Amino acid sequence: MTYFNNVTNIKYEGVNSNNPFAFKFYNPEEIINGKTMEEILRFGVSYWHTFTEDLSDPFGDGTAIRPWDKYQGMDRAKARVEAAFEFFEKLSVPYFCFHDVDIAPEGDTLKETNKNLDVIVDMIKDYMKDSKTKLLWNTVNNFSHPRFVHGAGSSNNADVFVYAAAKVKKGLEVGKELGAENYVFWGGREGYETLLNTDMKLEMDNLGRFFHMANDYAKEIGFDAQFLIEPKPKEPTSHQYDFDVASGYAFLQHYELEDVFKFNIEANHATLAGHTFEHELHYARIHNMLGSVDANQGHPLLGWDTDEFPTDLHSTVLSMYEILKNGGLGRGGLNFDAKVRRGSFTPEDLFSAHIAGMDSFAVGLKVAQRLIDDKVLEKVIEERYKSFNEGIGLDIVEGNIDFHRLEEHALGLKEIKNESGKLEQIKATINQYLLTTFTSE
Ligand code: XLS
Ligand code: NI
Ligand code: NI
Repeated sequence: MTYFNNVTNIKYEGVNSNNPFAFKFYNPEEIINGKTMEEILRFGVSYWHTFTEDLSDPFGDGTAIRPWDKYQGMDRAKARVEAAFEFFEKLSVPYFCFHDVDIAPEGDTLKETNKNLDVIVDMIKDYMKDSKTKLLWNTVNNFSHPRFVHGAGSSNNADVFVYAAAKVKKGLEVGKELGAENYVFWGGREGYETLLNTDMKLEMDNLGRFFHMANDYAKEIGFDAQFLIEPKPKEPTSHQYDFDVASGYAFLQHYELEDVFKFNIEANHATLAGHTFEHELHYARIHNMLGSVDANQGHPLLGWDTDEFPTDLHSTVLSMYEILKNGGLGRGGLNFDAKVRRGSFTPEDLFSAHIAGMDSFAVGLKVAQRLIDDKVLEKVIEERYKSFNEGIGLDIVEGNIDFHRLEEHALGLKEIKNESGKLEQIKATINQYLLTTFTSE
């Protein structure tokens, strides 16, 4: 059975194509600095937003028209697998990602849930044999069911901690079975609402214990995926424990987990934390902790995780700049943790949205590579910090100075001269690169 009969295989047709179901910028085979675009960008489709999401919001029922929704329960889960692999093939996308509950319905008991999962995992494994699409990461949903009302690994209720651990244990087995490159832990409800009833220290210690046990079990079964923490500052709880990369890194260091994890950085979570996307990527990169990316964007006027498909080219340029400076994403990828808007309810919109996102990152990649080739920002930064390359600056950087000599030097200074940061000029140069990369082709 096929589900997307109005769409054929999406091909690269170039900047002048007016075929809405073609790539204008993403040319998977194009070589950029020795690697293909496909190898660098490592795009992934999110199972939940693409095959499970019904586009409901707090004010209204779902609007999505999905051909598999004529089925129920396990039949629907199986239809989704068929639809998913048809979608992956037509989009020619190298990766996908899922939560346990996206692929198989929960049963009345944990045992039944695991049985449902086994059936669908077998089916996915079969489809993967004939498909180029691999599993970028899987995770478990330890936040939607009412049992997780007070959290999962940070719940006040030991039975919930136990249940959450059993679900992660199964998730690690599933990841191993399907050859996942990474395994993700997004905080979900790991955070708190109010200190009035919260033992923060115990909750965080328990989370640390939870992650250590997960790592021990992954090692025990020989599942060598990269573990990823996905920070988010708020939503659903008002204080998420993995607020941003900096606080997540402090958490990992405190619990001696910094060698076990890297970060999965989501654009919209960065902006919710009051940062830019590129800030989070940069912070992770300079600490060698950049693992993977949830590629989406927030709405500039709305203060929540709107999970829009990424179309802001300025942001894709600056994020691809960080990714290229990182030497790529390694085992990670660009997973579209993004959903079509409520008004974009047709199955075809799912393709349009992914095409928009893939083209936007392809633009970002090419422009960022040119900026790097021409050392545009490197030159700016080198010039701006040149006072640390010689004299007293060099002494500071090399660590062979103390407060006595610094005071002596300060007393001898006749005048302190600062130079312009030239921000407007730099921004105009980035615009120039954005606008000339494709017109000059
Ligand atoms: C929610 C998160 C979630 C994770 C996976 O805001 O982005 O979708 O990526 O659990
Ligand atoms: Ni995410
Ligand atoms: Ni999110």
